Amino acid sequence: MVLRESESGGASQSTTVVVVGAGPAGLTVANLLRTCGVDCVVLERGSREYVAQRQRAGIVESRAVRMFESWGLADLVLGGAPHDGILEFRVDGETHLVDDTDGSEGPGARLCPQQLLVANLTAAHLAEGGDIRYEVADVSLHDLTGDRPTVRYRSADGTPHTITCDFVAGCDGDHGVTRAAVPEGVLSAHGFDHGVGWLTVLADAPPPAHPLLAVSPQGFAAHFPRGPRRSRYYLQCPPDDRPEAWPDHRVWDALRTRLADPALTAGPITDRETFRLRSLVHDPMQYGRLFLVGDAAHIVSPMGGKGMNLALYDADLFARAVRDHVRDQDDTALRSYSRRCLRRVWNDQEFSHWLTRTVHDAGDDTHRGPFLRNLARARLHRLFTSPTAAQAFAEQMTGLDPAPNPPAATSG
Ligand code: RFL
Repeated sequence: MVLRESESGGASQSTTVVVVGAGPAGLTVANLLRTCGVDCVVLERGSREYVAQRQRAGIVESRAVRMFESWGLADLVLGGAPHDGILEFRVDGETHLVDDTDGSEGPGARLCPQQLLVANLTAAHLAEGGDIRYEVADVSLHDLTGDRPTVRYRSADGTPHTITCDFVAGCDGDHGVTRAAVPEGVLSAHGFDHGVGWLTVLADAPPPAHPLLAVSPQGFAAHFPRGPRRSRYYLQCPPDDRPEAWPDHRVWDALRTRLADPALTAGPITDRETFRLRSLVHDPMQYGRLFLVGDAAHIVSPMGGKGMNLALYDADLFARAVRDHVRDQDDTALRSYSRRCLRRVWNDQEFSHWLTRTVHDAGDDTHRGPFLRNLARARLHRLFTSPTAAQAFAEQMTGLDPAPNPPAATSG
């Protein structure tokens, strides 16, 4: 890292990669780059406390666990218990256990909540002298198609800074600034709105024996573990419902009905939000020396648990491409980054779309109609009875499906 005074009086620096955003994507990029000796600066709009408390995903899929293993980082950054590989579908109160491991050798998925992964990635990076700058403002990108882009921002005390770099990793989520720096017309946005809302609540209440998806005539519901004494619940609701429409007693009544579990133990609700189920892909995921990683490039409806796992996939490909550039002056992987990421993105979008439609249509015939409900129930029946269908489902859940995976990383 080179440091000097800029003409504007602020500090001017130089690094190899500026990473914008310290969520799962940005922190994974930073840790992988550090592992192979490439320097980077991470710029984060929120405080360290803000980033640490954002609770979303709960499972790091098998493919991502093996990715961290291949970099020698799994023990350091993954926490939580191993996922036992069983998923429960409860259809009108009837239990169907589906094995979501694909029988392959190697470690399986981990019940590692997103905030635990983020906390571990942050601690690991800072312990190795990594540079994460929190509470930055006014991040702007310049000269992205030149040889040395610059990133400007203000630090928490208002001081302007300029960083010159080789690459910018846009890891600032769907509402960040990096994608907005791409000129109009360069990226195509392909989106889909399921016309369905979800209420999600986080509660200090016992987790289920297995991650649970429930189909019922009253609508979809789900119950997922988020630690030894914590659970996340989902309830299908009208697309524009507000969290205020769901006081505690209504949440627990609806869960007990839809999960067909009148004895479900309630607990204090610590977080409650509603959102629309939507999916979005921006293509390509690159502009000049800006590479979009994770939610900055794509949003996946949470059904199937793919959003964070895709962010980890992108981060792996990007870090290895930069390593090849720095170590071997080989830009092959940089050139194919967008194409390779998008292949997996569409693969996971398809799985997520299939599962979203199946669990909603199977229970709800109020606006989709009995024809689609019966189709969805036929798909579920096939999943519960056909070993071949179950194996295909498991391959998608683990992320080890035949969609091309990159070869294992070799660090250093
Ligand atoms: P993030 O997590 O949004 O992090 C982006 C970071 O960038 C910062 N930032 C900026 N920094 C500097 N300057 C700016 N101008 C900035 N603008 C933003 C933000 O403060 C933030 O720290 O994106 P990232 O890293 O790509 O990670 C993506 C995942 O967070 C996301 O895909 C998952 O949470 C999606 N998701 C799930 N994924 C799964 O794999 N499994 C799940 O079970 C799962 N459940 C979920 C989810 C998402 C949910 N939401 C968002 C609806 C459940 C829910 C409720």
